Amino acid sequence: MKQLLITGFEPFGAESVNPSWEAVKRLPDRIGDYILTKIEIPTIFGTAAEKVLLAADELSADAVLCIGQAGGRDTVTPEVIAINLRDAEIPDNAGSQPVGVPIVREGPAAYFSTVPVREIVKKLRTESVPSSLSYSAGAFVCNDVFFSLLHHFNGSQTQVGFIHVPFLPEQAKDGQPSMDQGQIIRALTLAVKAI
Ligand code: PCA
Repeated sequence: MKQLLITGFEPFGAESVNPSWEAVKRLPDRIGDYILTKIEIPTIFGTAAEKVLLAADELSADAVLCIGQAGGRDTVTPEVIAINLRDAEIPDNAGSQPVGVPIVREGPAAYFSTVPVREIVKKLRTESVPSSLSYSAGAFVCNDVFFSLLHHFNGSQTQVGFIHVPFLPEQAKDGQPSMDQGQIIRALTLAVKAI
């Protein structure tokens, strides 16, 4: 069996739930070849990444998959790329709002995901879960965690992926898209089977 660290975020901004942690905490403890370790991480620049890195190293994780909320999206979106930039439109949960700041000084501009993003989209679509690739994880805390992990595990065997999920129905206002919790859980289960 292989070790998978899978994370969801705490709520941020005006929201009182985060669909990522709501789904992650309800996943089974085993999926395919993986034993899952699930943690909730704070929506705080730097702190979230540190927490995931510590847990991943402690576990000697074979793969790390982070899940985040992307309000306004209508599909489950594996992220293709992480960029070396903090550019927050709202404060994080510690009140910090960095703009135009690199995550790793002198680091590369970007890293590609090291999980098979296209396989994940294909598998989800085959099982009738709406899914598409995303070419931007933004420049807020999700991208911060994703970039930091890819930087840390660059050149190692540990695979790193990030998937954004839509709002839950109770979060969607004014016709915004959403996805049922059961569907998000199914999507993540299928995604783990594809990595
Ligand atoms: N989504 C935010 C941070 C936490 C989350 O769930 C983002 O996309 O950066």
